[in-house]
Amino acid sequence: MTMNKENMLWMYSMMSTIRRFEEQARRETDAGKLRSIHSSVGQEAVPTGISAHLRDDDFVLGNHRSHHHCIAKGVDLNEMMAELFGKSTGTNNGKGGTMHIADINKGMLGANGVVGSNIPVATGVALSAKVRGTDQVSVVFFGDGASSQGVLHESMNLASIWKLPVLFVCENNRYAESTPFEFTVAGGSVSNRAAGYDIPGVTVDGQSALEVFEVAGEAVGRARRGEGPTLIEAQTYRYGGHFAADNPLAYRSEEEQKYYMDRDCIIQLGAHLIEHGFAGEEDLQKLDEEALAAVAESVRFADASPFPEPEDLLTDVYNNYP
Ligand SMILES: Cc1ncc(C[n+]2csc(CCOP(=O)(O)OP(=O)(O)O)c2C)c(N)n1
Ligand SMILES: [Mg+2]
Repeated sequence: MTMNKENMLWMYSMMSTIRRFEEQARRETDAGKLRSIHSSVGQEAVPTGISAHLRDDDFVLGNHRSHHHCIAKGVDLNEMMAELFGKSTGTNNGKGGTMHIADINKGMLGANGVVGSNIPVATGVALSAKVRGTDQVSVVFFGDGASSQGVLHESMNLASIWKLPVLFVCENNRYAESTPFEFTVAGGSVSNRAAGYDIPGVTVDGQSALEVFEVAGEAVGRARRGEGPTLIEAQTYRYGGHFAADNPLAYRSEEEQKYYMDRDCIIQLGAHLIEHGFAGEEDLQKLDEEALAAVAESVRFADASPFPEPEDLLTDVYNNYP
């Protein structure tokens, strides 16, 4: 898929929706409606640029910070907010919460609170697509902290040997909780590790939706053609703390934060759209307003929904899909 006005506007609208959803989820957390969230504010461009190339029948697996992965893959905002609130109308009937959102119909196979755990699952999903003879693609998002887990290396090895249609996408936001990237990742690069498994390893500016879109197009095309996996290191930044109550200034500087916030993914894409005549200020404002309205509606929906009943506790324990 080549870049055009339509998919650039889709990406702008998607990133704006993710940002508003996260900001609202934070307000709801502060109001005590949910316990905590791991916000993806600042990292919106990564799943947006990648999901622009994905179909509903492709697969995404996430981690503990996955609201942006879910929204970009098309999971319904109302059901997501309801899931955050623990309501029975949520994606997982209120029994998963922020870290376990899944929607099989949209190919979102799940966020996951165990760091690194979805990397081998995504590899198995890719194996399934290959065995079934489809051209479906599997994408797993994980952090710089997870990149040193052994499962990434085992998964990249098998995926390379078996030419599996999987994208390993590391969102390098420079920190694992409060630990800087430089303290944990030898060699100063995640993408370099691909060389050991004879697969492409690409570093991309994760604050540029346009660059992520280009890199993802290559990787998804390669996977669909049966040419195997790609490791993408998207260099990005989380604007807030590790989770809602964390104060990031305890371990990083205001100057550093400003450097990344000045290169904000939404502002950058908006400026590009205006500069090249693809949109006017008022068009972008309209998209922002639509995003705000959709998020407000999700809160109304979630508030009006009931909590699960105690007798629902043992339903949905096993999934009989398909
Ligand atoms: C196996 C495992 N170890 C430790 C934790 C605690 N933990 C939760 S998030 C996190 C940091 C993950 O950092 P990174 O992979 O960079 O993702 P980010 O939070 O930056 O998105 C840790 C250590 C966990 N959930 N699972
Ligand atoms: Mg990190």
